[in-house]
Amino acid sequence: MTTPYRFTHAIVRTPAPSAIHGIRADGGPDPDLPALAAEHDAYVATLRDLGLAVTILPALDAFPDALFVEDVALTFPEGAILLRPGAATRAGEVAFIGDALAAHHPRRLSMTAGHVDGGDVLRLADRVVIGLSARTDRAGAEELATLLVDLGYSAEIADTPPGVLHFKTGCSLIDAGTILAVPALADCPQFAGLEVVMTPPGEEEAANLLRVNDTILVGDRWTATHALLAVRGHAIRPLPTTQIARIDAGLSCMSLRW
Ligand code: CIR
Repeated sequence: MTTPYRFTHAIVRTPAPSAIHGIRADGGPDPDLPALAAEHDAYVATLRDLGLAVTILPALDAFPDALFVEDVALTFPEGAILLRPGAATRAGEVAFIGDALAAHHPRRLSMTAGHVDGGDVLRLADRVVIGLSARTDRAGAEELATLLVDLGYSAEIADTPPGVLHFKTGCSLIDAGTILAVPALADCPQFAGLEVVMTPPGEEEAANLLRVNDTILVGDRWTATHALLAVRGHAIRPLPTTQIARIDAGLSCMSLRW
């Protein structure tokens, strides 16, 4: 298995005007479209600055959440897997990612049963963890586990704490042996053998950070998390995430990477 955050390529999708109507669990205000677009632009610029070749797909106004391409597929050097997102309004997004994947991934597998959102799938150095959630059910997780084995990856199924949208809303990989996690995931059995670092109090949303090669992308509001990462010797890029957070998203959600 390759290092789980060693990337040369990414796919993103331009936010559509309809993105301001993206799904959010707890109500709250719409994002501001120009500010949301600026957050997306900064994200793309950062990925490019870190050396990734980024393919930008056109906006899909019929699908408000389509900028969150992470949820519709998984991408690995060995191939791609088309998922079955768990929100009814997002199922149709999958049909619009296939061509972009075909251009890079000759080997493409597809789920046929149940539901999985890519936000519930965490790549570790030695395996892939699939979190059960309101979006990812056991039938989907079990089918995905077999597809991952076909690509050469072992998979384990975990639980996502209640009230956490996606497994990766609550945790991410800082380095091959270290997870940053919200307290509710501190005792996740799938993290046995790894160091689990807790998000600082009040910075639970920082848990959805994104390691890209030797740099960690992290929300710019989470200054205690910045300090924690700096003390551990990590290079960070703080990025604005206020608008995407209004529609329950974080940094990993906006790209597919391999
Ligand atoms: C949704 O509820 O589906 C979107 N508003 C947010 C998706 C965030 N994606 C992710 O965490 N991977």
